[in-house]
Amino acid sequence: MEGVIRLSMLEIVQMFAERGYQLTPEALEILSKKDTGSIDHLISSLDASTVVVSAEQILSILDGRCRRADEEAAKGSERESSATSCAPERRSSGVEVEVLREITGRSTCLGNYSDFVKYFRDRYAKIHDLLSKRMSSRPIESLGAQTAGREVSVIGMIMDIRNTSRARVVELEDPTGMVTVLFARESPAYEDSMLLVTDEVIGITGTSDGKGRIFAKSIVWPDLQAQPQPLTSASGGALFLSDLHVGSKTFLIDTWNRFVSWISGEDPTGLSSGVGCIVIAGDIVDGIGVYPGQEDELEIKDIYEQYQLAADLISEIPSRIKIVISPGNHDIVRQAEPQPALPKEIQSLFPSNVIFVGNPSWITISSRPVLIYHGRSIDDFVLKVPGLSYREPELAMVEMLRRRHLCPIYGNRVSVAPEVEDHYVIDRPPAILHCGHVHVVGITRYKGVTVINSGTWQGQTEFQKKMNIQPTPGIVPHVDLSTMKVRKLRFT
Ligand code: D5M
Ligand code: FE
Ligand code: ZN
Repeated sequence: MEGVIRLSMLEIVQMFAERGYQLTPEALEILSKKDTGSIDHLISSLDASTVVVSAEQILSILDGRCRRADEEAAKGSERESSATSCAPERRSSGVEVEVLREITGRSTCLGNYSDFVKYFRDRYAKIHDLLSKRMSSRPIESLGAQTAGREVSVIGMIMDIRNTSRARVVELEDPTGMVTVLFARESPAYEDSMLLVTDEVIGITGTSDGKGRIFAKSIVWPDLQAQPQPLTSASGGALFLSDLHVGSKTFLIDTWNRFVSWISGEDPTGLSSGVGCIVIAGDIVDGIGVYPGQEDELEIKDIYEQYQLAADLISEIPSRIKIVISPGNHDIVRQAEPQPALPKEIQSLFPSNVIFVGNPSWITISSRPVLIYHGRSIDDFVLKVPGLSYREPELAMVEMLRRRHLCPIYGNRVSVAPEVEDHYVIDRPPAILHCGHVHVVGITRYKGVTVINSGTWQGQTEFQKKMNIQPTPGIVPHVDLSTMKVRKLRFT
């Protein structure tokens, strides 16, 4: 069960990251064979001055040497020596890329009614667990007459939202029942209630009327805890791209060629030589039949020829750079998400430095967890949440983090297949959240997460003109993997 091991690797990286530690790949390898108890024990045995945990350090804790050295130090002998014996290994190796978790080959969904039930149960259970760390709650079925006039807290999924002249009315469901939550217009929680979307799982505190209604006082989102930026021995840089739309008449070949010249070394600053990884978050080609009238906008009308050209363009990038490609809604995979990696016959067109993953995917770049999602749900966010727009896609991405979910709104623009597991729950904080889709570069930092929307390589299409979407093509976000500083490189 490769998938299971990969899952636990992510959890291990995150367990350490949450306590401010980074792992070398070798240390991670050793830890992947340990159970949770011994990993917890290991973390608590680490010297607080440690930044990067090496394999040697792990091994020495495992056989007790570090702990004995610390005991010696506590007794007054030289602390220095214990620190040195367990000192982090400082290496400046190349950028390492590892795939942790993605859907390819693991789709189990048939689309039966029972699949939907399981899918939403899994979403509820996962987000309930996250919320339980922030609040204590009771099952909805326990809100009987005895709770009338008392303050109560519940965790539920939003089944319906409607407005009346005096309040916003939200139907909330948990596995035990349903309750009507009222946000009176004059209540302090009313403004927050404007951010609620259907199918998200939230916590509510308010006054029960003992007859199936709660007058809300506050909303708790699963959110992320603010986390310090873990320090690391990682060096070099990573680039984040998406939405090439090769095959479209508006694919910006000149802009791409300037990028290729730069990455190939025509770069007086030397920044390009440190780039070890490029992630491309979907819409590699323009595809065919994606929207009405698309034929008129296609330079290449055969999707295989589109991929052949895309593969040729990608081959121009130096082969020392690891390239991760995930699909988007214009690519040749199923439209329902999660989407598997591009088919093998397409993969075979590309050079061997390309790693193909599904949409969404968790990878690590030099041990930093990176969550990649094409970003189709941004269309729904922009439509449903006041204050969000296509001009600032990074703010919609922050809403994903706040909800710990990449696509909370079900059954709107995005068709999500009811997998047994909800692959969209953000169960651990990533170091980087990377989306594309909206063709506008947007970068922000939210509670320790670097949030990047990577723009496009396609000029404005007729369709986007009608939609009043102003793309920002040819701008590449560069992340310095040691400091997590982001800069925008312009090739326009
Ligand atoms: O999406 C490029 C941009 O166009 C993105 O901002 C979404 C928007 N878009 C795409 N399709 C639609 C529809 N059907 N309605 C409204 N807005 C849309 P891309 O996936 O690259 O075509
Ligand atoms: Fe796109
Ligand atoms: Zn797209």
